[in-house]
Amino acid sequence: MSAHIRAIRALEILDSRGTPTLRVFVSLDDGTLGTSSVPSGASTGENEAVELRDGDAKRYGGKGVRKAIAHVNETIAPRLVGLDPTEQSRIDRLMIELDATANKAKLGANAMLGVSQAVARAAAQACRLPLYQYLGGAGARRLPVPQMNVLNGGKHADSSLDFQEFMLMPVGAPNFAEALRYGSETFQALKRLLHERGLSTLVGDEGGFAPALASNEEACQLIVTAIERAGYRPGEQIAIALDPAATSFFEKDRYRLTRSRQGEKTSDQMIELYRKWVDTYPIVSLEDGLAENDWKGFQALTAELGGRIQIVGDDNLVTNPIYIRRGIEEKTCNAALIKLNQIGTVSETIDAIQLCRKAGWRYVISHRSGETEDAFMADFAVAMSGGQIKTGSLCRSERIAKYNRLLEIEAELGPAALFGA
Ligand code: 2PG
Ligand code: MG
Repeated sequence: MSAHIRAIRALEILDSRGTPTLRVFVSLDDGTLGTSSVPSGASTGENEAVELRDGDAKRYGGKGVRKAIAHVNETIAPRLVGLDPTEQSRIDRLMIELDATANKAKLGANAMLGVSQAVARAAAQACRLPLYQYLGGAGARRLPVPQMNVLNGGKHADSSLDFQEFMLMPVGAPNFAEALRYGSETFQALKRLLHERGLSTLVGDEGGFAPALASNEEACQLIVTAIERAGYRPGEQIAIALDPAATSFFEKDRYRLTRSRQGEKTSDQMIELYRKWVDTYPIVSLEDGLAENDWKGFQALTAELGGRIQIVGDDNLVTNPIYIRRGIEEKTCNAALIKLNQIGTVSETIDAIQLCRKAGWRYVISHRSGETEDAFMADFAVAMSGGQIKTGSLCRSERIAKYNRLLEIEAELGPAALFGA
């Protein structure tokens, strides 16, 4: 391409929790400007790439990102200026070499991902292509089925739920716009239901309600009722996806359901609980049902339920080809959650997806609980054609920004658009 990178600059901004993160600006010598912002997780896997924070207690409780900003402006930018922005993997590789650690601890995965995404944006713009088409090619036209997180617990809310995410999956919708409508109407029906029962309709980090329920199971019951009240058929039109994020309640060999006062369970007892739930509720996907280091448990879970539902690995696989490869070999899951900031560059994320495809695994492109108004991952989901996205509830603009972008893409594609996995 004729345009080259002229300058790269990073700015400290705030995410949806009011915590600092980076926005990166990549300008080209033809006047094109690409920008992108970096999300941040709360229930993180221990093997995720390092999110570099300042640790200066006088600013933002130590969570400032000035060091990462300086790495973009002073270390990464001088190395990348003059390069062709369409050379994404070369650019990502150069940053990996500059960092020279196994987990991006030196420059910070947040610094690197900001640059990696903003470079892709600038390149797409210079090529006069929408981002999804630039990253996915002419065949990128598959809109994802959303997993919509309508009840929040765990590290994302002060509710009584040990399990982090209870999600709607409009599997029977004919297209994305209709899927969004199914979800939104059910979310409103759920709100009315909570009101009727005198329960709180305040929301958690991802925009789902965070009521004080008697048990985790009650959340599934409420969702089924809400689906019916909204006029949909549970299972057929709208199914349930779960992300218990079990690492967050695993301690000393036991799964401790302390918040809901449901006692403690072994790995086998958790699997038994999920089996019962899958028999009872229209659950089609289970992410992080067990803790990140419970590889044996995951194997047993996949053997037990993998033929019936999607078993997704998040904290255990961390979008890292090393762990995904192990997961495939050991039959740990049958799908992977894909988060760009767990690995830290666009091209490594694509490598992780390639591995899933080769193994016949499904993959779900995912947001983080701390998000920004950037909808990069919406375009990325269409580009990668996996047919699934997880990007929160049906309120809060940092979540809705992704849904609105998907509506735009679907409208732009018109009759060429495909939907679902
Ligand atoms: C998860 C994510 C996103 P966090 O566990 O899947 O929902 O949460 O970003 O806090 O890791
Ligand atoms: Mg998860």
